[in-house]
Amino acid sequence: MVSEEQKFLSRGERAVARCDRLGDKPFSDEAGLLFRPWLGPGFQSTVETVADWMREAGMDARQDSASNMIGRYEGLIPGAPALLFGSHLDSVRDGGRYDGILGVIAAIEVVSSFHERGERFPFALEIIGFGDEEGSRFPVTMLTTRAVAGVLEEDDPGTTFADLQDVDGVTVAQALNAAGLTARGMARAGREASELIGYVEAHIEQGPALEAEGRAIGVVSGIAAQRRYEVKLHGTAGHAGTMAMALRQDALAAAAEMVLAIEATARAYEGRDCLVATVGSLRVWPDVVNVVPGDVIFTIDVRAGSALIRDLVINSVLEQIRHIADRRGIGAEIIPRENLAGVPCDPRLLALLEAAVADVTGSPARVLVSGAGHDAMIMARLVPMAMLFIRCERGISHNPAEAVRAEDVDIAIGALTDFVRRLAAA
Ligand code: HGY
Ligand code: MN
Ligand code: MN
Ligand code: MN
Repeated sequence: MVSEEQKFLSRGERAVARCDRLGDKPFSDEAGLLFRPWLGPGFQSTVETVADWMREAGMDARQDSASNMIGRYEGLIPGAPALLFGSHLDSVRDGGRYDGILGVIAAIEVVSSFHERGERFPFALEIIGFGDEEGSRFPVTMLTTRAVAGVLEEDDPGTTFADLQDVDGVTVAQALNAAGLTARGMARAGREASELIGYVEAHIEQGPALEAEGRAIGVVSGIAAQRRYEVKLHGTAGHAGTMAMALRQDALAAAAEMVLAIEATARAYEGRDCLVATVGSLRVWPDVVNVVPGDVIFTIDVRAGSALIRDLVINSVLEQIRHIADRRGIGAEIIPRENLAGVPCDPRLLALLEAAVADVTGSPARVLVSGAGHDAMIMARLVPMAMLFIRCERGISHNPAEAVRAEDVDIAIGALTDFVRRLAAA
């Protein structure tokens, strides 16, 4: 009996169908939205479904103590160091079906093709589905990637990672305990550099370049630097009907002025080194129609190809925030949450990936900088890393309209397969 997935003509079609299947089930309390926050509703069932596909591809699969799912396909010599493929299984709220998870599922197709041919290499192949890349639940991103790379406490997010809280006040430690894991156990997920020969992440481009040039895939030269902040504004709540305008310390009005100042500053640097700045989340208290807002928390995300421009903009924005707060008599607490330097991809892996892409596409690889952050930028602290980009329609991502073509995924699978053989022969 041909299974539901086997009827697909190609591996790319099956990979897309699998992403769709995992994207169909609503994973949040707003029914119908795709939202797979780390350790949230539906997270574990996603991880276990991916583990089944890893085993079907001839891999052993295990969940590490940070909740990541790891498949291993032994090399010619059991226990040999592994080339690690990976990406993330979590998603942003109301996100797309391919961001992250396609990189895991496409890698499973690569291993499945070797398994079917009984092809093995001087190194093992592993695939890791990271539990938390987006940071869509807690204020710091890539917590489970940091656990694997052994850098959980390396960046100072304003508190220890275990005490970070989600919007409901649940801490990382409590979320881990609810999943039968522990904050202390996260560190046990750390890998030794000696166990791995490199990390390669396939990911949708999340930008328009490949589509604009009619290319199915591209190679990443580096990942942009990013900094994130939480800004907490403390004004004075009051009666909407009786509080005179002149006497108000309206936290939301202050936030609004700050958000526009952030946008104007980023626009002033438009086009300089891929600079972008975003206020993606803003929460108001008490968030009631007839109460002058007393408190606001909003986030700032600033990125650029280099730390220089990024930090220029950050310093200007923080200065303006303080100035607006003073003028309005509002308390402003600025908490740094993320400070990720730009990360170059490993030149040797990059060259092999470029050669593989040229091989399967018949033309020189397009090399791009990634404005989006990826697990690869944390894994680069442990092992050499490289990334392959897959065209996504109109460059749309972090949006349910995210879409990929199965034939592009086939080409990506072909390039990764070619890359493994080149690495084995290098
Ligand atoms: O924010 C990012 O760049 C990624 O999607 N986590
Ligand atoms: Mn994302
Ligand atoms: Mn992603
Ligand atoms: Mn990623």
